[in-house]
Formats: sequence, C-alpha cells, structure tokens
Amino acid sequence: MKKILNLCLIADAEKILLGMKKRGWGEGRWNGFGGKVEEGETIEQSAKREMLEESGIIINGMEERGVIEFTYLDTGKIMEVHIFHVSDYEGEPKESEEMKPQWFNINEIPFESMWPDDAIWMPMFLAGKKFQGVMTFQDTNTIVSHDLREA
Ligand code: 8OG
Repeated sequence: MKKILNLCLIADAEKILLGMKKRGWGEGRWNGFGGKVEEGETIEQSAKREMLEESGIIINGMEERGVIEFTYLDTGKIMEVHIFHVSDYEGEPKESEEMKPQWFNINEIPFESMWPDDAIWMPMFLAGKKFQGVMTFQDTNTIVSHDLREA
C-alpha cells in the first residue's frame, strides 16, 4: 500500500537546516524534517506537526515544491513524499529523539551522507522550481531509474 509522507526544508540563499536521523528509516543520513501523514490530517498539518516534534520549530509559512513517488523493489514499499519549502518559522532548532539539527552552508550540503536521490532534486528545490517525479530504488542505497520534471 502507498504511504503519504511530508518532508520540510528550511533554506535560503545562504544556508539550509538539516537533521541527522538518529533512528529508523533513513538512520545515519542528513535530511529535512518530516514523516507520515496520519489519519485525519492534511499533508500540511502533518508537515507542521512533524517539524515541531522533530526540531522544535513552528512553521508559519510554507510552500509545496515537489512530489516524488518512491518505489523500493526489495520490499515492495511505495512512498509518496510531498516536499515543502519553509519560508517563515518561529523558534530555534533543538535536538529531538529522532533528529540532531545543524545548519549547513548552501554550498556545503553533505550529499554523500544523504539519500542518494537528494542530489537529483535538490538543485530544482533550491532554485525555487516546482517538480514532480518517480524514483525506483533496488534497496535504500541504489537508484535503478528515475524521472524528474519541472511541474
Ligand atoms: O516517519 P519517518 O521518519 O519514517 O519519515 C521518513 C522521512 O524521510 C520523511 O520525511 C520522508 C523522508 N524520506 C523518505 N525517502 C526519502 C528520500 O529519498 N530523500 C529524502 N530527502 N527524504 C526521504 O522516506
């Protein structure tokens, strides 16, 4: 069954906030903040909830930039991830049980320690473009095919 998830990124021309995932899916990788959409929630509500739970930050303004459907051939998992750009927020990032936040210079994004697809879509995200795509993974480390286009 397809799961719907959100992914929230605070970024401007100089810096981006990432968190080191401390446990579970994506453990050991730098990523934005987010998780599964729960029953009764809109995708935006779930994005705000996850951002607050994982980083202590309250989102005041956000824009959906992209949707990517991921298929993992080894497990049969299908995940639709809605990617948001957070433009207005309150609070300072705080470490949570799931994430250790850190600001990165926009020219020093640690792609080698991130999901391998991030290097593919992040340039469009950072350029303020809207995009949609599909990515097929053999397992969590290996992309076998992808199709990403501006929406
Ligand atoms: O609740 P949970 O920690 O399982 O949520 C997973 C988070 O990871 C969610 O925000 C969606 C995000 N995510 C994936 N796959 C990928 C990916 O390939 N790249 C990035 N950057 N994030 C991903 O599930």
